[in-house]
Amino acid sequence: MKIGIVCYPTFGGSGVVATELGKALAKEGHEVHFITYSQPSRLDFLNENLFYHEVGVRSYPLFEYPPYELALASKMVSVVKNEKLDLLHVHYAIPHASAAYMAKQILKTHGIYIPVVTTLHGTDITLVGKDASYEPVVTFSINESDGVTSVSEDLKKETYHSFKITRDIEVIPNFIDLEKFKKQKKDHFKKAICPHGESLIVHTSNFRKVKRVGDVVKVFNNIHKEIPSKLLLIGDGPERSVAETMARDLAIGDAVRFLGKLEAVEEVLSVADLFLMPSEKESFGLAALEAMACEVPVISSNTGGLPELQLQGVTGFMSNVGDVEDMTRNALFVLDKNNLPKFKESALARAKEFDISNILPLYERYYEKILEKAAKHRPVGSLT
Ligand code: GMT
Repeated sequence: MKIGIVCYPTFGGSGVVATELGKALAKEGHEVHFITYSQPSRLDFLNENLFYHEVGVRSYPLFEYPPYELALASKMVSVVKNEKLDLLHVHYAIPHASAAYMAKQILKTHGIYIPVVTTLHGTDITLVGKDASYEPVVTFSINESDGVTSVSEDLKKETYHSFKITRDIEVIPNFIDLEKFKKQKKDHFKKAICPHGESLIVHTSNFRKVKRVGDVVKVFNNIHKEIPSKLLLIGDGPERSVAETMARDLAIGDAVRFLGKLEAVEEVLSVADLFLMPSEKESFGLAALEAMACEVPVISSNTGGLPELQLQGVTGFMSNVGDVEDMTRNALFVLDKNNLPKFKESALARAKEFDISNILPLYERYYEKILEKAAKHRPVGSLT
């Protein structure tokens, strides 16, 4: 198949999923064309089936807001036409699904029918998409997609609840490449960070309000009162300075380190004992899956799709959003040296169920289904 992938090329979960999916499809022999405004951060290997098309937005003094969506739609038109793509797969509804709709209509006038698959990742539905300023466009472009997937049952339910959706939504969960994301021998690193055998707790996120980074600091503060421990926070975003101030005010600054954005998160996860994810909302929780793949149990909230990933009392524990006390109790239980090895083993076992080798075929089968359906609807005389 010749597939065009549109995504946010940043560190965010949807960009990671889209990029890893494209890389895996290319390895399987499909031709994959990324269409984004900059090189996706994990598009880091050479493969003869991988292509990258940059969307350039020309500025003009009249534009207070550069029209990215139009530039994206135009680029999709040219890539579909010139590279003879079979299908467009857009990740994150806003503005990718609506730009794809526009590209599809333009291509129709050229006698080309291009099916569009939209994958919903979470905040495009749960936070931004619902807002009145976007809702009509999100509803329309989901309904006009030839196929729609969501990363969890919970997100699917929420999409039906929040929008008037007339299409089927296929659930295809996030995945992990266990060949890449696995525990590595990094004992020297652990010794440097935890010289006295302290427990190492890790959080990674984009530090947005929805991640409740304040709860991470509070839970850690409680743990730190009970056992020798260190906290590493990876990533960056608007709430980082709030968390830094909190750590200083609680006088735990020496035990807490902010590492900023890191490429090789798996190297840090390799030496971690526990991962904290107290999010307000989490449609799947890819960062928790990455931790589990490195044999790190997870203390999380029980929101969104997290109960579809975590096994309560097995891979870690889930608590109500904001229940810092319960999270602390559970964290101390998991970190107990009599319990930790079993939790680590179970976290890895669960992560294996989400290995890319299990999930990639779901996408391939879904594409085939959409292409078959599109072939029936393709107008007589169309070019593809
Ligand atoms: O978590 C974020 O803020 C980033 C966001 C994104 O769109 O990149 O992540 C969402 O998509 C990920 C990949 O499907 C999911 O694993 C995350 O749970 C989801 N985040 C939220 O729902 C808050």
